[in-house]
Amino acid sequence: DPRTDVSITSDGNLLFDKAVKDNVETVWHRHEAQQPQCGFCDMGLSCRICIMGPCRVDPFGQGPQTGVCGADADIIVARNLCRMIAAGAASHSDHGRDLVEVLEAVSKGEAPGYKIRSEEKLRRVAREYGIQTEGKDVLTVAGELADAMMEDYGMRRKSVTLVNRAPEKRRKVWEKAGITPRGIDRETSEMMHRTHMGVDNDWVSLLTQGLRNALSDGWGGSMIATEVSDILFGVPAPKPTMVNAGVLKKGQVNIVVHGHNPVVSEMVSKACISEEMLALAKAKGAAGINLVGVCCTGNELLMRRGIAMAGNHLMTELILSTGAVDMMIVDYQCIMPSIGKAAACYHTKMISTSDKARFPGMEHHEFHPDNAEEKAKTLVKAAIENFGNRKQVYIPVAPQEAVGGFSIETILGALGGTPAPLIDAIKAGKIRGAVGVVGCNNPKIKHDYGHVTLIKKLIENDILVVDTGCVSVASAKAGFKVPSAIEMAGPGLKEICGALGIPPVLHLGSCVDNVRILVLVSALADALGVDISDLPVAGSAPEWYSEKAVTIGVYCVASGITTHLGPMPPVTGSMNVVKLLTEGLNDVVGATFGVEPDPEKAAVFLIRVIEKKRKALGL
Ligand code: BF8
Ligand code: SF4
Repeated sequence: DPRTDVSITSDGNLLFDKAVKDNVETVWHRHEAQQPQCGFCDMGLSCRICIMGPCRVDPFGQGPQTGVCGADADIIVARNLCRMIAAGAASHSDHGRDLVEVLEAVSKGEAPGYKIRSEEKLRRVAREYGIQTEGKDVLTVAGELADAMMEDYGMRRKSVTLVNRAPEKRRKVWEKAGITPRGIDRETSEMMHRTHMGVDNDWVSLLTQGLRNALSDGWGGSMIATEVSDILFGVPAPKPTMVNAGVLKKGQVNIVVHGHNPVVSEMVSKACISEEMLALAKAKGAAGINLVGVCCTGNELLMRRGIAMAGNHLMTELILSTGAVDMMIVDYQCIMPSIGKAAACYHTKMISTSDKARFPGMEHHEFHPDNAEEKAKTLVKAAIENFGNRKQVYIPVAPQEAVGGFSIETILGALGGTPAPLIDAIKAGKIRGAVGVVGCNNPKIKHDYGHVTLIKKLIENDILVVDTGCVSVASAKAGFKVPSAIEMAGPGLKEICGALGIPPVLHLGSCVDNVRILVLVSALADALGVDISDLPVAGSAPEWYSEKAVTIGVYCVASGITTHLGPMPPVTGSMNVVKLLTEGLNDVVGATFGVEPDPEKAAVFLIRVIEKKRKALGL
């Protein structure tokens, strides 16, 4: 066995032991089998962009210093990083596009089961797109907004629409640097073009396009994904929920949704509460139907419906070894291709749903806007049928309470409609600043150790934490997301959160919902008449693994938010690239990256960033 203490969580460790006992191979086993991982790739010095290669540059200066085409370490490292940014931007933005297609189908009456849940938000966002909304019925507005958003994906002459949400000072910074994103697909496509052999061979110019590409995600594709999800499924508001593997129920049909896009999970959640299904479950001897989530589609449901969360990225294989999952339904992103095989050791039915994401060991049931409602019912029925096939069930922990659902609308609502009370608390020094802690798990780090250690330190030091993605599950499991968690906070943060009745760590949603952070910092900057880069705020991804996380990090920095990364990105093969990311970007966008694997030290880094910003603001 690779390790016996893979996690800081007890459900993680106990279920890992169970998986080992059941001969289930896990991500930790496969990570171990890959050791030692390739040093060239780790430093970003290998290239397989063309077939004159693959090539490697020798970091010690003895072997080749260029690839066959003549690309040196700077070019190779920059190209590799830029292709990661493009892949991340493509993933989020394509997810956004799927939602826009549902919005369009709703407007045409071709998506039974879906509807406009927030007309207020629909009209508000439509106006941002310059759409005349008065006197028009809701479906007409929906159709026009879907059309306008589709335009954002293409070749706009000037910029994607929602960059107008950024403070004016920030937009000027982007214009000066030439990184205002023009079209969502355009920037990703251009990034792929520039990194083809023999196109852009200036590492600075490549990385500049990398910034623009990432901004096309943050202020484009991801922002559209979040806004349209709110329009179709409702604007989140705080709701109590439960987290960890203990949310699975012994006597009930357990259905787990995994992936990212709420278009599938929302329909499943609707089917689970229908009278017809409940009656069927009872007829089969189950006390009810228990829908829970993992990863970001779980976050989407948790935010809007308070649906319980079984675990984050590294828990997705382990919860199958409870033997209690009757069906897992996946859409796309971060779904390990191993889980079909893991499920085969149990009775669990595995279902894939997206035309663009297939997995070994899964049954494919394709969801489209016109059939989603029916498909969801068919699947829930099949899960109920499967309940009787369970063998042994092992649910080793009791669930932990948490509160999620903090959209910017609710946060500002709780503050009386303006960010002024928050700004006053920051000015008075009761809250020193805020950090967005985001991103994944990575088997290179003990599961959840980075997240929990860092967040604990931050709140102790009166720093408000907002989190998304897999971090938000880790912090909820650690008990940071109940109002009584203010006892773990410093005195100032405790006072403010106590008065508002909120926890010191606010769950803002899934990874596309990182754009909620952009909207919040824009509101704060506007209220103070400063740029985002002047605010005492920072970002952190203590256990990141994915290309999407790279893109998020880059759009945060390009938006003026200094960002910490736990694992080192594959850039150390070029000191020029490292210096640009950790120092040089400050002159361009007023923020940089910092890399620190130790979360205790990372907390010190982030506290210093915040204190420096405070000082510059005269606070
Ligand atoms: O989009 S945090 S492991 S699940 S990439 Fe994936 Fe990372 Fe989790 Fe969600 Ni985000
Ligand atoms: Fe090698 Fe250049 Fe081809 Fe990359 S693009 S594989 S460095 S020849």
